[in-house]
Amino acid sequence: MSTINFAAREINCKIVYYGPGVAGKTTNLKWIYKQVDDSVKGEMVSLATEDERTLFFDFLPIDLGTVQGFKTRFHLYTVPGQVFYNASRKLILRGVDGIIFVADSAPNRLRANAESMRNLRENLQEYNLSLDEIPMIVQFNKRDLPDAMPIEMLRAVVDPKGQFPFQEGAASSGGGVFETLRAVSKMVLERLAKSK
Ligand SMILES: Nc1nc2c(ncn2[C@@H]2O[C@H](COP(=O)(O)OP(=O)(O)OP(=O)(O)O)[C@@H](O)[C@H]2O)c(=O)[nH]1
Ligand SMILES: [Mg+2]
Repeated sequence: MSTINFAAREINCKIVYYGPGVAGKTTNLKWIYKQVDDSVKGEMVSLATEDERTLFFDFLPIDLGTVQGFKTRFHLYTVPGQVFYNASRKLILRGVDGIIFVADSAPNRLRANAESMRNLRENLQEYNLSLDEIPMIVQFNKRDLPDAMPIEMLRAVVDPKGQFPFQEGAASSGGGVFETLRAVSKMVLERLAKSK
């Protein structure tokens, strides 16, 4: 849940990168960490296995400027995508303000994308939350793959109702990374402004 500290004039929001294993969630965070200035980022924490798969989460705090005199601090998290780490995924979703669903454009990950979306809905349900209320954007990542699935096909699988805004990405070379983050943070701040 976002917190507003009036004394410190600070807004804190939690953004979670969700999606199947190897879709590129950690890669998004690493790119952000690499690109943003030291003055706006904190330490990046990554808990990973030897083969670089996320074991628990990645965490990166960044400041996204000032809105109406309030400093906006975003806490970026990634979940571990591997199916058997669901307890961690559920925990990381606690208090989420906005979600970036990173889908993998590789043909052999089509089903994993769909399963991860279903898993996200289920886990949110445990907190009595749904995707009707939590701002979410879908990032179709790995658009650089020569055999990337057509967007329409991916969208039909992960978002058949065409409910969510989406962004194409190639996170390993930075494609779409900041566009996606900007879009979701805007949605989160707009929702916050409405709820006041
Ligand atoms: N070709 C291509 N490869 C990518 C892209 N983004 C990430 N990768 C590669 O995909 C692999 C997995 O990326 P990660 O960011 O670790 O994936 P993840 O979603 O964090 O995976 P888990 O931690 O297991 O959930 C790495 O080898 C990345 O370099 C992309 O846009 N294009
Ligand atoms: Mg990861």
